[in-house]
Amino acid sequence: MLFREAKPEDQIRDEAGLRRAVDEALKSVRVFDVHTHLFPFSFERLCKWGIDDLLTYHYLVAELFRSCEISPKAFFEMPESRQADLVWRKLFVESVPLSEAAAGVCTVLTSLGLDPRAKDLSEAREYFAEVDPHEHLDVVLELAGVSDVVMTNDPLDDQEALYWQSDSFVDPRFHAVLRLDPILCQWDQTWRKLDARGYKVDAEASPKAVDEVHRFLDSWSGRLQPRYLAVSLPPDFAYPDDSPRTRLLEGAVLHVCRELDVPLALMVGVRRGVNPELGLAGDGVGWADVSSIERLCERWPENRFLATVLALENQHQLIVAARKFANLTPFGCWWFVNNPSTIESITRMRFEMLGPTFIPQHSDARVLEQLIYKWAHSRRVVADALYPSLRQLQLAGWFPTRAEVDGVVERLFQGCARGTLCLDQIQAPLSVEVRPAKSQVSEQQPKG
Ligand code: FIX
Ligand code: ZN
Repeated sequence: MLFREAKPEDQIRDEAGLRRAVDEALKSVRVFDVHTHLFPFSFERLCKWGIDDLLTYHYLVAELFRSCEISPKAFFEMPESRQADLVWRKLFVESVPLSEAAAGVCTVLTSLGLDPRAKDLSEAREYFAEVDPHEHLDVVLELAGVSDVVMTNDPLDDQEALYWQSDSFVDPRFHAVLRLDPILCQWDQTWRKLDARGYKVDAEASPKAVDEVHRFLDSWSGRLQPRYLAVSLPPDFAYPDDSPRTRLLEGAVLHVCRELDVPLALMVGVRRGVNPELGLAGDGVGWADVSSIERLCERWPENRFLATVLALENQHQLIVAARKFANLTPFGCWWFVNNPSTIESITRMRFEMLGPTFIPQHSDARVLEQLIYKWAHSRRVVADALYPSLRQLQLAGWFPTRAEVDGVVERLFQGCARGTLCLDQIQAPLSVEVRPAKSQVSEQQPKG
């Protein structure tokens, strides 16, 4: 094998050289982002971008209510620009933006040449008012070093369905995913919606209804060409059980995945609406039972599964489950564990127990420019997590070459995603000069 043929002079024997190789590989790899909530510009208002959307991100909204007296009702009644002004004043001007989400906004602004210490948003608003959206998309993807983004597409969302039905142009860098939450998590409401669209379904998810859901998924898969099907699940997700969810999974979803040869992504552990007043910012976390994921993998060996778990306490179990089932690929550090300290410990465990056979990160970006910070921050942390495993190898007398380090990183950020999603095209790496290296972010001068 090529890796074994490394010439002695190419083998990196010192710690500093290894650290440099890891940092450079992480800086230059082009990322396949397997889970976002982004849309192309052709989907108009569904595509979120710019300073107001950045500041009204639900992660920051949750933080705002800890720093200010305003009631959620009063906040959500305000126009978006005033919401953004308030978030800026409370979290960035009157406070030090320490949290991961707040620091992320600073990374974005600095990367775009804007002042992260501005007293108000006028400079940023002017910048976003002047950019050409299509050029801006290219700039953002280049700064983030992202080659592809996978969307979250819900055909039961009437607004979104209209864009698909009118064959809106979809930028080829954006890949579709058929999201199943309404079907698998809110069947008691969703069956009526399907019924209104002409499908012969019922509240019990009878065999006839399950067939009709299969027909619905077939029809929308034809339109979306999804890279995978996906669902986020509560902590009490149990498989199998005597519920519409199990009947729909077994009678429709898993068959459609097989027919399309795409994985099913399971995102487990979210408690929706813990504080309903906060809207999207009001969801919480709970411990899940990873053995349900194991049973799916065991009973459906011909299917492929992607999985991520929200609770810190479930991370180790998911890794062990993946050691048992080759059809299970852990991906990303999701939402409340998408912070440097937790990414580092989860990713280290994954390297130690799975080698390079997982997808270390996804961005979950909802606003285009978040790609810049989410990937800049993740690249740094994944470098910190990868280095100890490679150092361990050096100490064991196996000296990696630069090409081998690059190969591992390429596999993690492109290969595992493309392999799991059955895409084989390889992307050229970024030139180190143009990517958002941490040094570049911190050294850049603010505009003006
Ligand atoms: O279910 C999901 O895809 C979650 O990522 C979202 O619901 C959540 O609101 C989010 O944006 C987390 O990052
Ligand atoms: Zn998400």
